[in-house]
Amino acid sequence: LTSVRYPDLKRGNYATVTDKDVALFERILPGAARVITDPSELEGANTDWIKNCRGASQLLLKPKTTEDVSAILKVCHERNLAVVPQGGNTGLVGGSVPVFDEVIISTQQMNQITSFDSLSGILVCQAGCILGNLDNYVSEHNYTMPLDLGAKGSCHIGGNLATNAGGVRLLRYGSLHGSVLGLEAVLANGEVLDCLSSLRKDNTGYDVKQIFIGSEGTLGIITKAAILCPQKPEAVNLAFLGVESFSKVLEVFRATKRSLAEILSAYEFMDTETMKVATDNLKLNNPVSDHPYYILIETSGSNSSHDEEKLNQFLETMMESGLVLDGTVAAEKTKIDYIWSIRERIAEGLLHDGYCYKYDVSLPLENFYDLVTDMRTRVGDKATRVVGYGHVGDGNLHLNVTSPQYDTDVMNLIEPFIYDWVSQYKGSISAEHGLGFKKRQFIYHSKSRSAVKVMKNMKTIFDPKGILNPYKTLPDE
Ligand code: FAD
Ligand code: 2HG
Ligand code: ZN
Repeated sequence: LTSVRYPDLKRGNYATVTDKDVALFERILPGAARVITDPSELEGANTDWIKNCRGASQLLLKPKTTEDVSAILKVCHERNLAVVPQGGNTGLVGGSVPVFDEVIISTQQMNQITSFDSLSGILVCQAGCILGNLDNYVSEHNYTMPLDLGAKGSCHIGGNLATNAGGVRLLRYGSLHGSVLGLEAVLANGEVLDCLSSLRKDNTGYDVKQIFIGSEGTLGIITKAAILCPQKPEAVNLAFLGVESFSKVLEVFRATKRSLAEILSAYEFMDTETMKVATDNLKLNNPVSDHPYYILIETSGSNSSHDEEKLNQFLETMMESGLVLDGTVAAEKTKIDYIWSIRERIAEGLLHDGYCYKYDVSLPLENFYDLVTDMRTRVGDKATRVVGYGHVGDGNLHLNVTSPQYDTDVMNLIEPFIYDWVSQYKGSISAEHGLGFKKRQFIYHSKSRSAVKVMKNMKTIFDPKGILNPYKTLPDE
């Protein structure tokens, strides 16, 4: 069996789901809507958010507990059935959907909070909890989640861990490798791996949980997590600025770090083409006058008037020096949310153009924007637009190219050019979205042969039959 959509890829030597298997899964998962074979419901789970990848699974399973996941994987392992773990299906690299007919194991019904300690801020919950719901929950106790991203309304915490999601707060709270204190996962053979410690400090040998963070469902299914939540900031303030060049974006970053120091919580940028996605495709209003580049600065602190004064003073200095040409500040929630929505809805706005070629790279700041300029020159008028935006404070560029529909000529202009470009500056071909299905073959542009060899050995230890998310993350020989 060869996929029509991926003619160069051969299906692995896995078994095919039978009626007998379905009956067995129905016994493991009793109750309504937990064993799905209806093609119309499967359609959504077979298709990724960006509508670039589509699988042909005929079975979607919805476990509620770790024991359910364990029982399912025991069967799949014994029967040699390939599986794809799925959370909110907001992943952007085709990792969350099947390639052929893999069984989809969704964490949708695994949405219980196990405990929350209001003194330490440690949250223990199931993998299927939606990030935004967790943030609402902990905020009632004056805490916040250590990560925030545009997909918070639908992505699951298990999916966040599996992709090591970054987002707009990484600048302040660091990556999930630091905030996750423990996790529980079910291995390929159904065995439950208990690393669900809730300790800040635990140097008892290898830190096994770390290997699951960013493993994209290839080493086990994450079922629970213990997360260290920071205190919810009393005061949040935002500044949205217009500047005339990318070098000014960097100069303002230097000044921001110096002046706003401990209260800085986000530093994002977008170019004027990105702003057009917001204004033309999403009908949002630019809060300042038109400029070649825009900067979004967020501060989070404990004293509103202190932070507001600091931010206003900073903005005044920036305007006086001519570094910043126009700017607005926001302290009230509706204005803050509106400005954030401009930044967070760009991924959605790009889809209005038709097809989106999505790239997410880490680059040294001095070369950061040159990639966008070079790409624009290269694709010329063959593309609808080339936009550059992202988490510049973390050295992470989101470069997107769009065209009315998928166009091989455009694709051939972009790849492998972009990966060679990034590799030349020792950047990363995936800063935060992962490799999934779409980028795994380019792994050597960012990782050494020796490191990939270790990855492959680990895969063999955790999943010797290769049933967990095949065709993802690891490159073919
Ligand atoms: P899915 O998409 O369902 O799955 C993603 C991967 O994780 C797949 O490989 C899947 O097999 C695996 N997986 C899912 N759950 C489990 C589990 N329980 N155990 C093991 N493996 C599992 N990403 C960022 O890093 N930063 C951003 O700022 C950001 N912003 C986004 C904004 C929008 C609008 C959208 C649509 C996406 C954005 N993303 C971002 C990408 C995506 O949201 C994140 O990668 C997110 O963490 C995925 O979570 P999910 O639950 O949707 O996972
Ligand atoms: C973001 O930061 C996401 O908005 C999505 O990581 C980026 O779609 C993109 O290019
Ligand atoms: Zn991002």
